[in-house]
Amino acid sequence: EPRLAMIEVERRVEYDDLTRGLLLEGAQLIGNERVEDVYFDTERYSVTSRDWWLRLRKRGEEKTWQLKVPAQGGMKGSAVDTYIEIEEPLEIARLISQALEGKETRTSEMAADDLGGALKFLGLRECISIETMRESHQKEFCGCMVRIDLDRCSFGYQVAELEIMVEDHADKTEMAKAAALLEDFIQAHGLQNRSAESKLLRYIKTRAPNHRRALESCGILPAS
Ligand code: V4E
Repeated sequence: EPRLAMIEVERRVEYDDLTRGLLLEGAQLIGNERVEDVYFDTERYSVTSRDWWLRLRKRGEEKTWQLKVPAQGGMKGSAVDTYIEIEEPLEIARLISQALEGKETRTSEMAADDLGGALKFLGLRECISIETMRESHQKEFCGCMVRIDLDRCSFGYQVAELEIMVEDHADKTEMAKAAALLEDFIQAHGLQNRSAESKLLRYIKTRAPNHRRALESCGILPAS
């Protein structure tokens, strides 16, 4: 039985002493971890330019490939992100080779045990590496579990991520409900003027000028 993909509905807010206190009131600690993300893209940034985000996530000895693609019927342009997270190497290889076109051959047999090799064959390389110390909490809000990740990155940026996971059904109302619930959560915690940006976009804006220009010229980042 194929398992349903999950959609992550996510919103980010500034992380400082004040917001930490507001967010953690009544929350339950899940744990602490160190996460290293290595993002992959082509020389011309073909993956991130389509709003796809491909990374190898390392936690301790564990390594997981993750591809995030915008969820169909998602809230593009709003403060809430809605992405499907894909972790099957074969599916990632299939989607990436399809997107980059013309190089379908061989990737499927290569990818089963060596997605890294298949990606190299497709012209992808390590692009950005970000290390994060993450403190995770959860908190029930209006009958729904909200995950609160407090992230401190190696390059000096810190951010709080609020996330609700929903199953990727044909019916998209669950996704819209989760997005509305996150907005209510933000209001109820007095954080409506405290939006913050993603770790990776902040990294690109401040440290990767070529990548920044590429994302500006396709509208993923606003023109500077
Ligand atoms: C989805 C996405 C990106 C990928 C990485 O996002 P980031 O916040 O750095 O990682 P994280 O911690 O959320 O991963 P998690 O552990 O929660 O799975 S980079 C940008 N986006 C989407 C996006 C976008 N296209 N535009 C804007 C304004 N914000 C976000």
